[in-house]
Amino acid sequence: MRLPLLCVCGVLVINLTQSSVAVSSSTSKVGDKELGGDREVTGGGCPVKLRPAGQCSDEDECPYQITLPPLTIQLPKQFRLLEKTVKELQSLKETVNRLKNTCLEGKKYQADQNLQRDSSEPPLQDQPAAISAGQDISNISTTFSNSLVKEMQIKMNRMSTSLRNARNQINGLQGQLEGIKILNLKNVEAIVDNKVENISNVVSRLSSTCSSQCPARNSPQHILAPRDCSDYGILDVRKNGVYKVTPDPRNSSFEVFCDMESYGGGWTVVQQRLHGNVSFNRMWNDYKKGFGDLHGEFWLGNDNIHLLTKAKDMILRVELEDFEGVRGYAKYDQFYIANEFLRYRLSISGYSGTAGDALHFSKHFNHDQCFFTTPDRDNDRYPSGNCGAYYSSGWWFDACMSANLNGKYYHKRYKGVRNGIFWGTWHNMSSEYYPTNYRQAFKTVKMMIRPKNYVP
Ligand SMILES: [Ca+2]
Repeated sequence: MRLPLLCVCGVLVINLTQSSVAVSSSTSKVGDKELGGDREVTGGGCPVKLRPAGQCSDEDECPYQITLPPLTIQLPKQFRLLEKTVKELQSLKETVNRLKNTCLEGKKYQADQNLQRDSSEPPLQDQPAAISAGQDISNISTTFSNSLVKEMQIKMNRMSTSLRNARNQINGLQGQLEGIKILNLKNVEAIVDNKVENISNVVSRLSSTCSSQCPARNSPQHILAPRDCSDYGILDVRKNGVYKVTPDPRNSSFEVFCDMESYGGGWTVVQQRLHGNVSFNRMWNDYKKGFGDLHGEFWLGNDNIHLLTKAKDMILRVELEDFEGVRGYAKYDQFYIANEFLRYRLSISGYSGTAGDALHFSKHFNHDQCFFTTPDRDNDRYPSGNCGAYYSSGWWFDACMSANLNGKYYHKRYKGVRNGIFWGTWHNMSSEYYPTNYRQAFKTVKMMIRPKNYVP
C-alpha cells in the first residue's frame, strides 16, 4: 500500500516542481509588454494563472496577479520538507499581493501627477520641486517593487530547491523501499522454508509413529513411487543397483545406488570412495548437484541428500576400511542436511559403532550444525581461510576438521598436509605421527542412509 502512495506523491511533487519553474520563468516577464491577456501556465494537472491587474505603464511597472491552485497533499511525516514548501508558497502569495498593492498605489499616484501636469502650465525651471518630488516617489515605488520582485524570486528559487530536495528524498526512499522489499522477500523465503521443514518433520514423525504401530503402512500396495531405497526393500527388491527414487513429489525423481544386501538392506548410498578415479576436489555447484558414477565413486548431491533426509527421519552409516584391512563403522541415529539457502547445514547425533565418533571429536572439533564449505564457498568456522580450499574438499568443515570423508584419495600412507580421507577417531590416530610421520590413508569409504523406522 505504501509504494503506490509514494508514487502518487512523487508525481505530485514533480508536477509541483514543473509548475514552480514555469511560474519562475513567467514572473521574470513582469512588466514585459508582451504579457497581454490572461496567460495560463500548466504543469500537468496543476494550472497556474498569471493575470495583469490593470494597465502596464511605460516604466517597468506592471500590476499583475498570480492565481495558484489550492494544494492539499497527504504525505508521510518524512516529507516535512513539502510542508515547508507549501508555507513558502503561501508567503510567496502574500508577497505577490503586497507587490500588486504597491504597484496599484504607484500607478494611482502617477495618474494623479499626470492629471496635475496636464491641467497646469508646462513645467518651468523654477518648478522642479513638484516634478522632482513626483519622480522621487515614483523612484521609491519602483525600487520597492524591484526589491519585492527580487525577494519573490529568491523565494521562488528557494522553493524550487526545496522541491528538488524533496524529489531526491522521495527517490532515495523509493530505492530503500525496494531494497526492503527484496530483503523481506528473502526473509519470507527463509521463514516459509523453515515452516515447510518443520511441517515435513512432523509429518515424517507421524508417519513413522503410524508405521511402527500399523504394519499395514509398510505394505507394498501403499508405495506408489519409492521415496528411497527402503521402499524398494518393502517392495521385496533384494538386489544392489541403481534405482529411481522420488523423496518429494514436488521435486523431480532421481537415481540412486541402493545397497539392498548389507545390514538388512534398504540403504540409499550418498557417497562412495573405492579407488580414487573420481576427484572430490570440486566446487559448490558440483557438490550441490552431485558428481561421479553411481556404480563407482560418487557424491549424490547436497540437494538430493537434503530431499531424502527431509522426507523421512534418516540414520547414517559410515563404512571405512584402511589399506591394512582394518574395517570400522560409525552409525548415527539422526542425520539431516538443510537446504541450500541454509548452506546445507548438517544435523547429526546418536553415535554408535566401532570407528569412533569423529564428527563430534571435541568441543573445538564438532561437525554437527556446521555449514557446507567448498573451495569456492567459505562457510566454515575458520576465520583466516577456507578449510575446503586448504583440504581440497567439500565438507561440513568446522575450524577445520576431525573428519573429512571427501578428502583426496591416497593409495597409501602419505606425508604433508592432511588433505586425504580422514576419520579422526581411527584406531591408530594417536600413534599416527610416530615414528614415521606418515598419515593414515583409507581404501574404501561409504556413507549410506536409511529411514529410522525401517524394519528389514
Ligand atoms: Ca573461513
